[in-house]
Amino acid sequence: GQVIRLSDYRPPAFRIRHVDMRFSLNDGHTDVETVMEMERAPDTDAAEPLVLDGDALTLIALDCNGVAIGAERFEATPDRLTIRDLPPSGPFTLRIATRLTPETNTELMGLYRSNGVWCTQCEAEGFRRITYFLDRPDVLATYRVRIEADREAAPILLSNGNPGEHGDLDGGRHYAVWDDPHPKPSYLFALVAGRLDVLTDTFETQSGRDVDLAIYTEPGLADRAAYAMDALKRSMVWDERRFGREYDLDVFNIVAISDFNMGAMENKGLNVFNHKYVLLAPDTATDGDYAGVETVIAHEYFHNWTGNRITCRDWFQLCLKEGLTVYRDQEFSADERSRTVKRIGSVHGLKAQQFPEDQGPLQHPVRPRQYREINNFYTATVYEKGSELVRMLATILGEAGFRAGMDLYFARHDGDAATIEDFLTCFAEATGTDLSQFALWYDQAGTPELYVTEHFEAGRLTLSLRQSLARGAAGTGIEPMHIPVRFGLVGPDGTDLAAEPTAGTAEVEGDVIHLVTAEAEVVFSELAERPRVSILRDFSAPVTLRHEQAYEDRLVLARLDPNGFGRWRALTDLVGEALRAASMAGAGRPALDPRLIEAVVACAAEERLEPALRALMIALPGEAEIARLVGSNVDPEAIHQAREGAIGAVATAGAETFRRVRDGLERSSGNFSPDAASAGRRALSNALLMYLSAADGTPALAAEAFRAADNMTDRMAAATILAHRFAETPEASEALDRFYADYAHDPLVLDKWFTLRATVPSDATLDTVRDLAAHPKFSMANPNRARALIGGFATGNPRVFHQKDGAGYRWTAERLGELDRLNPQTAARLATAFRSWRSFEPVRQEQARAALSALASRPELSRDLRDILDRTLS
Ligand code: HT7
Ligand code: ZN
Repeated sequence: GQVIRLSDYRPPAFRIRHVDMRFSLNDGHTDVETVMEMERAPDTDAAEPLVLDGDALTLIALDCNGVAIGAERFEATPDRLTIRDLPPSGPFTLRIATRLTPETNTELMGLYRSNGVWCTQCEAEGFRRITYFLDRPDVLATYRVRIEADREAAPILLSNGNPGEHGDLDGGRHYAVWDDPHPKPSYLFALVAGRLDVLTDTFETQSGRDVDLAIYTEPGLADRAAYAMDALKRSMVWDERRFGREYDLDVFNIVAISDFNMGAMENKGLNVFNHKYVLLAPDTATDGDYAGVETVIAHEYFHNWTGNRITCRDWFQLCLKEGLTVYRDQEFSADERSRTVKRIGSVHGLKAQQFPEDQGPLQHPVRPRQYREINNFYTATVYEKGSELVRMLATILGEAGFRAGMDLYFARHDGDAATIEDFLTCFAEATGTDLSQFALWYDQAGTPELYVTEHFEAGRLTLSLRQSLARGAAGTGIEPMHIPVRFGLVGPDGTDLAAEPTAGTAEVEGDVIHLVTAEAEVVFSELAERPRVSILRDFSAPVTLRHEQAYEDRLVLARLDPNGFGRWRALTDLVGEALRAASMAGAGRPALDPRLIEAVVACAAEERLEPALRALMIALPGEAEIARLVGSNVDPEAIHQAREGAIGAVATAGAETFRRVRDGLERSSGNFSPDAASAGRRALSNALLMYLSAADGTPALAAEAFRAADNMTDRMAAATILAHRFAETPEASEALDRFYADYAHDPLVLDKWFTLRATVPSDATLDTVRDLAAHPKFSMANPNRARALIGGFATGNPRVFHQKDGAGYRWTAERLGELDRLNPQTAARLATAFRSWRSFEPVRQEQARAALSALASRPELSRDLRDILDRTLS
């Protein structure tokens, strides 16, 4: 495949000012007519031909200024249209007609049909599957779209912008026109048409403009969009208050679609969503689903300013919109829910997803310098690490400085296709700060290590800090970066000392040490006694912390660090290290120190801590996380045994406390409400149920909880305990059968059932997943279902996926080969489950290599999957 490089960026040779499109939707084919108002860019060669992007297109007609272009002047292939001898200067119009078959579009890029509904997905390069175009984000145009369809088949006709004229046509057909006055790149184009129900509402902006809000769903499901609508209105208010950003069209439409490659898409004025991130009911959705909807609704809405009004110059700048928008949605959730709990969740996700990516064969800088398939760069590094860079900027510049930089960015670049340099320049200018060293974070791949040592003598504490970054596959010159290190010195009573540094080589501002050199020191004097050092609070930089700290001090911090995040980290790091050691030592070694067990148990009962935080503190790291801590020569079986041993030990030691706490919680819960506090109580209650079931050694408690559950969170938690811990019991099969019988008609719940069965850590599961792939309700063509089964198994069942005989790898690789023929983007994404294969012990490594090589040897692979396999194997 061809490599696209950032260094090859050239501005477009032609401009497209305005686009007028007409869609005629019919069963079996769609006709598209596109009229573009164009001109040559100044200072370009007047003889240069126009080269438009296409992908699997059929050209029906082509003319310029109303005159057909002769065959000798153009060349059309499915993926390119080259036109010569266009006017050397001045505006001209180009008309292009294409014919599409959305019914056979299984890739779900461009125009496709999902359950009869026509819909589009254009990011990153889907618009070129609709018409020939300059399909790149730095070509911005206004759009007018006329959609025509059978009124029965598609009573609803939607596109970007504001609604215009509409009416009836002969033969039972009708039409609607949409006008988008905001110039936009083609990747933000959208069209939806079909039989849809709608939930409507209104919103008054801060300047007093009324916006009509609508969420469209498949028939009969609009009432399930109520929480999404509420989240949308809260997002709109928040963006006005926090960033002064107001919505800019008369309507804001959201459509929930069943077949969708990712979470959602921020098309201007017409967001299209995976229905998983819209549809909720207490009986079908977990608290995690509610939180996910809130996050994704907010994320797509926030894109209206960070992504749409200001877009990306090229796809290398993807983090400009994604990292920034993730930062914004994280801040929104922190404000709406619990800041500490939200931060722990984000850091947990970063370590689970981004760290392995940054430390394996798929490593790349937050702003990549090259790609072969852009769809493979919608990664945890671009999104999550990208958001951490924005967070560091906010930490370094302070709240007011950060806001001043954002204000300047919005004012200066509204309507632009911008770069990371443009973005950083706004913060540098608004605050008078030199950010050239900070910019290295965008270009240097890998997770820096931060080494911290302490020395205390005669009332004097010296903190020594050192940073190092391994030269990775994507490495450039490795220069020291600007690492903001938030810290606290915790006194014996569990409060922070108000100590100011008295000497040292690093600048300290409030509670932040600015490490800008490879090594530095900070000294605090005249301390009455040795404080406990709580370092990298709130995870102030995306680094691996190597803090040489006394075990006793860490136990103390796990009990009384006044910073909730610091406390969680102190405890879970101790537990993680103990499990790492136990996994590496092999069977027979007790996993946890009794004092650590006691600390975990004590957290469960600590009334000062909100229940959601307690649930996080008592959760043991997952098997994948322990594998990451082990790092090399990983044996997943040993990890499984060590973790099970630790669960047993905590369960036995804590049984009484856990029962008492859980009984107290249950009494205080009433009718279902998805709010964060209620969700936190359910999380704690279910975490305790797991331990109590383990202590009891029988499925009785979980079976009772399953029967009594009046919401999906509790039902799922009980079913998971039964299926995972009591797999062979009648109670487990009864629950799984009941679950299926009750929800077989509901695709989003059925996905949970597929995942639940695929993640059972038992020897029988390989046969189960084989059966499930042949189940009448399984469909490779539906990405959610494929992810539920294949992704659930490959990323949610380490013990069986990494089975020593390689059967788990082979089954997965074969399914990916099948999926690739239908939906390359989803196949490529699922293939990243193999990214850490080199960290396993030699026998498994060899099995993984063989399975991957067999898949890679297929001649007909997509560019998407081939790119992932080549990089994974390289
Ligand atoms: N900007 C979107 C990313 C995206 C996408 C979404 C749906 C299907 C295919 C897609 N390719 C890229 C989603 C977001 O970050 O908000
Ligand atoms: Zn996004």
